[in-house]
Parts: sequence; structure tokens; C-alpha cells
Amino acid sequence: AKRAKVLPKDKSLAFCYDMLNRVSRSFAVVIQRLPTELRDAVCLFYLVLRALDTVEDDMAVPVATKVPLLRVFHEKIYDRSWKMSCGYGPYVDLMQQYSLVTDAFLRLKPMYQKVIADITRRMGEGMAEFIEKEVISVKDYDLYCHYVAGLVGIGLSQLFASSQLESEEFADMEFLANHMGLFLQKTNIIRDYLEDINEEPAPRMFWPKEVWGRYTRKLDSFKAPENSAAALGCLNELVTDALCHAPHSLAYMAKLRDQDVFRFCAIPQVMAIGTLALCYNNHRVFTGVVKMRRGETAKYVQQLGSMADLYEAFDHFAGSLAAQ
Ligand code: PS7
Ligand code: MN
Ligand code: MN
Ligand code: MN
Ligand code: MN
Ligand code: MN
Repeated sequence: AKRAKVLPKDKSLAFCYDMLNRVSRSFAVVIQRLPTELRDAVCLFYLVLRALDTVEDDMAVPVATKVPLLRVFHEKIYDRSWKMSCGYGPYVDLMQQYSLVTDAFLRLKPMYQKVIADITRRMGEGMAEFIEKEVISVKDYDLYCHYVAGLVGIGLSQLFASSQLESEEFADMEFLANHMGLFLQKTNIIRDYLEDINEEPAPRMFWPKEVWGRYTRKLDSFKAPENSAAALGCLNELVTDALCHAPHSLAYMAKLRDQDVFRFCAIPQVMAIGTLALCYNNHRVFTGVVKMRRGETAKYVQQLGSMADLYEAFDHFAGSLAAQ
């Protein structure tokens, strides 16, 4: 059954949904379709982690400030006076008006607050670890992705179980939930090669050296057209690695029983495999922004209501990837 969108009455929650719509067009749609109680918890979870990521991403914040802040961020989310000037675009407002997020967070049931704070603590700790260290091995790559996305999957699963929309077993489904996050995050890292390496004032590099080191001596050499064969070889190896998470993600989603929770989980996964198919063997990853057009996904996203629909979507995009 469809649930109508209801505009929140109080000011802080209205700010939160407005902010969600400004920072994530894709998540905003699926989050707003969740049942009320879970919807507010997931919206706040999103904004808290988005604020943490704004600190992580702002290369103008000195490392000596950033590392300790990432580690204590889980305490700031209870502090009504906390705010910060950092980030760019809509994130500046998110950080400046952060007290409205705090107000809405403190109105959530304590069981939801606890899940969000625990994941924020573990993610901040992991982000801090990787500020000072590079992603060298594939093991590092999986660990970084666990911190910034696998933990999100684990936390969301706990929220699903707490809300009783999904079974108790979701509270302990860490293995499959982690793969759900890794599938999304590796797709983001692959697609964002150019955006991340061109970051000012300092480049960001999340592609594991253990893989790219077999193709080049410097990761930024992939930008040069004369290195396109090596660049594509490396890209294709990373896409293939990301695809290893897909079977576990499908196994996770097969256990969901609520229709809106299912769509919330499944739509981003379909977008991810679609993005991987688009990136595979595609030199445009190294020269610009690779994004799926609405028309390419609409057919598979609009009617996504069952595992049969999900298998059909995965089959379609896996087939198009194999044909590149
Ligand atoms: C559904 C079991 C609470 C919905 C959804 C903000 C997006 C920002 O965007 O490269 O290129 O700047 O800096 C598992 C989302 C994983 C996380 C990670 C699915 C919170 C989302 C903070 C689990 C999302 C993975 C991207 C860290 O790095 O980003 C189920 C909800 C999910 C946020 C995402 C995001 C990292 C990230 P960008 P970055
Ligand atoms: Mn980011
Ligand atoms: Mn980040
Ligand atoms: Mn990114
Ligand atoms: Mn990005
Ligand atoms: Mn980024």
C-alpha cells in the first residue's frame, strides 16, 4: 500500500526533510515513502551521517582539527548548541543550522537514537583512521567501505528490526547488511574517480593501490588519453570486484517483507548495478561525470515491488555490462 507524504508540523523536522531533498534526490524519494516512525529515524540517520561526511570531505579543514572532531562527532549530535562552518553548497546550511537536526534527533525514540549514535561513533572512528592512512590493499578498501557504508547497512537493519516492520533477525544480519553497503560504496568510489582525484586543495584517492599498481605507477596517470588501455583494465577489475557483493545483496533483500522497506533498499541497489554497467569499459569515467539518464532506470525502478522485479533488473543490467 502507498503511504501519503505528510509534511512534518514541527519546524526542526520540516527543516530536516527540506535538507534531505536538497542533498539527495535519490534517497529523499525512497525515505519519504517509509512508514512515519521509521521514516523520521532514517531521515535523521541520513542527515547525521551526511554532516559527519561533510567534515570528512572538507579538505580545507586541517587534519589536526578534523581527526579529533570525527572521533567525537557522536557526542556533538546530542549537543543543542553545536554547529560548524564547513562544506559547500547545501552542506554549509546543514552544518550552520545543525541545531535543528539535533532538535529532531532528540525527539526520536531512544532506541533509534542509540543505533544512530553507535554507528556514528564507529564511522567517525573509521574515517579518522583513514584520514592518515591510504587505501593500499583490497583489505583496506573493504575496510574503508565497511566504515562509511557497511555500517550504514548494519545500522539500518537494526532500525528495521526495532520498528518491527522487519523480523528480529535483521538486528543481527551484519554480514549481508555489510555487503549491501559495500556494493553501493564501491560503485560510488569507482564512478567518482575524477571528482575525487581533482579535489581541491588536495586529491582524494580511494581506489586500492594493490589493484591500480598493476596498471600504473601513479593513479592520476589514468586521466591521460595515452593510458586508456591501462585505465580501462583497472576500471574493469574494480567493477568486477564490486559485482562480488551483488549475490549477498540479493540474499539480504530476499528476506525483507515490508513493501516500502523493500523499495527503500532495492532502488539504490538497482541504481548501483546500472551505474556499474555504465562504467564498465567506459573511458568517460576518466574524463567526466558518468551518470545514468532517467530513461535508462525508470522502467526498472518505478515498478520495483518484488524479488522477481529485482532479479529482472539485475539480469538486465548485468547483461548490458557483459555486452560492453
Ligand atoms: C539498505 C541495508 C541512512 C539512508 C544506504 C550520508 C551513500 C557519504 O556522495 O564519496 O560522493 O560525496 O564521500 C544497506 C544513508 C549505504 C553515509 C555512503 C544500504 C546514509 C549508503 C555517509 C546501506 C548515507 C552508502 C559516500 C557516508 O562517500 O560520498 C541497506 C542512509 C547504505 C550517508 C553511502 C556515503 C559515503 C557516505 P559522495 P563519499
Ligand atoms: Mn562525500
Ligand atoms: Mn566522504
Ligand atoms: Mn564519492
Ligand atoms: Mn560524489
Ligand atoms: Mn565526494
